[in-house]
Amino acid sequence: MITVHHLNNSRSQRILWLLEELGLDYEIKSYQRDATTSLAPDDLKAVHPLGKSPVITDNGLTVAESGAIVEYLIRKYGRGKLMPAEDSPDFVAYLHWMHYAEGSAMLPVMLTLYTMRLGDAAAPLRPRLESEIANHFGYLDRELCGRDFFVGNTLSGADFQIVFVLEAAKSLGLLSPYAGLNAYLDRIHARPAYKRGVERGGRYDLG
Ligand SMILES: N[C@@H](CCC(=O)N[C@@H](CS)C(=O)NCC(=O)O)C(=O)O
Repeated sequence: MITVHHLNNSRSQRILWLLEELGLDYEIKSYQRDATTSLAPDDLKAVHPLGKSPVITDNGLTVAESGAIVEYLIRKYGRGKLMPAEDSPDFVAYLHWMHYAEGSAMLPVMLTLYTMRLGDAAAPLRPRLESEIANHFGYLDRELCGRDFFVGNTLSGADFQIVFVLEAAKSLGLLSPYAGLNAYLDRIHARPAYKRGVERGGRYDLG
């Protein structure tokens, strides 16, 4: 049985959505962020030493880090769905977006979140952060232009990785200049599997 260790309002929402798209049986163990610090509770460290979400267990195996979990689930249970064949022209694009989401695009979003808490003390950092936000979200917007999904013409693991980045950016008010990215999010949020994931996971303020 697959268990998702699900932290409220977190990246583990992308794993619930993926499991719903794959039509797999799974159970959820829920964890709540601290109301003041937003940090995960310490008991998540009993599952994986980093104490971060998402983390899954599957028949005694523990898998942490969103990209690794997405790839593990798709390769093990996808039966060829949700990723292009390794010899297909789309495969390199798939690798790019799978790694780019958490490896590059998420950094300026997280830095924006943290520096917002600093108020005026963060003023020297703002021009660089704003230019990096424009760089990454402009890139995502242009790459999506004229397409429904980031790889090929079909939902893939890359979308699970990218959607959370866009949701986090939107929650900070960073996505308003990008009509195409907003429309993409609306289309994803209308998918029955996405909605089932939110229903199973409980309140999700980013969706
Ligand atoms: N790059 C990691 C990031 C994991 C991460 O930082 N998760 C956040 C939730 S979105 C978390 O667990 N935060 C609580 C904490 O740091 O205590 C991944 O994608 O799995």
